[in-house]
Amino acid sequence: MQERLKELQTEALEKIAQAADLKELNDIRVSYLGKKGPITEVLKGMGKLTAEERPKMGALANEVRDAISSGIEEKHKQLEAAAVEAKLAGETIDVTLPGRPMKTGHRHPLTNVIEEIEDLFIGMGYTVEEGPEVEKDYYNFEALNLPKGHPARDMQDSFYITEEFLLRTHTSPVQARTMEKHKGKGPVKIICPGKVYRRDNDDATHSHQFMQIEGLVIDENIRMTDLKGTLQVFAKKMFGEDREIRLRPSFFPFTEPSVEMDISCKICSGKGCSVCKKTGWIEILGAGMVHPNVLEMAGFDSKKYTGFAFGMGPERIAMLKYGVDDIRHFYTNDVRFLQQFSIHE
Ligand code: 2U9
Repeated sequence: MQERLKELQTEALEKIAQAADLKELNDIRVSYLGKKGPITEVLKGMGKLTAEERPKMGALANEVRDAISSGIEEKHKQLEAAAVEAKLAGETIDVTLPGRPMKTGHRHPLTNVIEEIEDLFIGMGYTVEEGPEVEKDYYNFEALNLPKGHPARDMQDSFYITEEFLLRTHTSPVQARTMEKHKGKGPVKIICPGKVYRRDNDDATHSHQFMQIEGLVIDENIRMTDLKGTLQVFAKKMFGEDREIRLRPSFFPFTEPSVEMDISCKICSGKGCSVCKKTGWIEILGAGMVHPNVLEMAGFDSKKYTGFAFGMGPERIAMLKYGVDDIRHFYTNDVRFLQQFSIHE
């Protein structure tokens, strides 16, 4: 019995030494140390031994078990370390390989133009104001000197939601609301960007939804020359210091007098080309001195306060700046178009 136990120990330790992986090692553990293993089998024959031999044999059996157990434990550690080594060797990273470029989104070209305009006016002390796109007829028309039945309401065919509410046709109601909040006290110096809606059939120069950015300044002693100087700074910063501006008389119900501003054509330097329709000038925006009716309706004393306002379409600015020939490109979201305006900040 003693020899058989020793034999088992030698045999088991040899197998342990040869075990190639953790699974094989576990099989050895189960087959030698398990309840149905050979050591248990040998110990079942202990009944035939004398009382003197029995404890010795028990002690030997325990020694054999311990030897096999520690052999397994030792081998287990070795195999585990080898597995980690192999995994690390298989996972080595070549840090010198070039990285894969990450595809990132970027701002929409109109957002870039609007932010450029906003920054320019913020630099001149303006704050940015926003308002609702679903607007009251009152703020969209009445407060801007466009009473019910006014012919200019037809010019801006509107998307009415109810009799009282419509999708705003311009951002001017934001100015009307801001003036109201000032409760007749100046100064007001704001810029209002946002989406507007008109019942138009979409084509290369019209879109039923487009953007506007409008400005309003109200204070004591605001004059037409303040408007002209402001617009001149804007035009030169936006389109180049070499650009000239000119103001032509126009009409808007909310301003009196009203003007339209042109900038000199960069392509032909004023000589006349297809972009400026042979005139040498390109129309950029509308503007004027705030109509006294508009001031009074918003609670300002038109004897004490005067103001100027201007409005422009960021799409038109972007089309001129980047040579885009169709307003619909801004809204159809073809990435081949949009990708050209990626600005890496
Ligand atoms: C208040 C008082 C006056 C805003 C103005 C314009 C002239 C103008 C259009 C140009 C092309 C918008 O993008 S466009 O369709 N705008 O010509 N807008 S003066 O005047 C205001 C606004 C609010 C309370």
